[in-house]
Amino acid sequence: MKTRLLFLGPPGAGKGTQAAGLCESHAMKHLSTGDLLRGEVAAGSELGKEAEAVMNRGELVSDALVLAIVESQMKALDGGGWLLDGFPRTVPQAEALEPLLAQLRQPIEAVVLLELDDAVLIERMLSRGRADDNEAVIRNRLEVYREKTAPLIDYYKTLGLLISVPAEGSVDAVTQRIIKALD
Ligand code: B4P
Repeated sequence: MKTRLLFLGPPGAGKGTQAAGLCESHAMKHLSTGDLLRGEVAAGSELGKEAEAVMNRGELVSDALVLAIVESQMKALDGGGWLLDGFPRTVPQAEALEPLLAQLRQPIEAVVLLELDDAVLIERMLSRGRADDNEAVIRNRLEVYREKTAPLIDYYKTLGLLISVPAEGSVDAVTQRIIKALD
């Protein structure tokens, strides 16, 4: 199975859920920018203070801040597989990732796009109940996704890396679809 991966998709599609399971079963390093940012918020760091309000409004944290986090994590990789979950989320983030991966000589093998209807996304996020999961914030996140992140679909399609996977159904059913698509 391919083991240098990006996970792309709207908020609530299940990127974090699927990434955690796959990284455990296929020995990949799971790098979730959402989890890393929530870790900074919980630790009360300067970076976390800057990120918290932005996340709770459903906006994207600045490219510079996210890139600083990702860069230090990527440089600590040991040469095994990795899965970037929720990063890149903007075209400038994707452009900044390229020289970093070239320097590491670790090209992306596939970009998995998890696709799901808005109604199901909203339902899943409301039942998750995180600090940034109320209906108004969720609607804003979906708009931000369409405006800033969805252009990455064409970006990676052009590079021949995009694999679309329907994200409806049970967690196991989605996992099986992803594994099959990455064979
Ligand atoms: P993330 O942490 O990336 O989270 P997400 O997109 O909201 O959710 P995800 O798709 O991972 O869904 P999950 O598995 O939890 O982002 C949070 C915020 O961080 C962003 O809004 C932004 O502010 C900031 N951020 C992160 N990365 C950034 C970047 N690169 N640049 C700038 N800002 C960044 O699943 C959702 C729910 O559905 C869960 O409750 C789960 O249990 C459930 N679920 C999953 N699969 C299911 C299934 N098959 N059936 C039923 N329920 C399911």
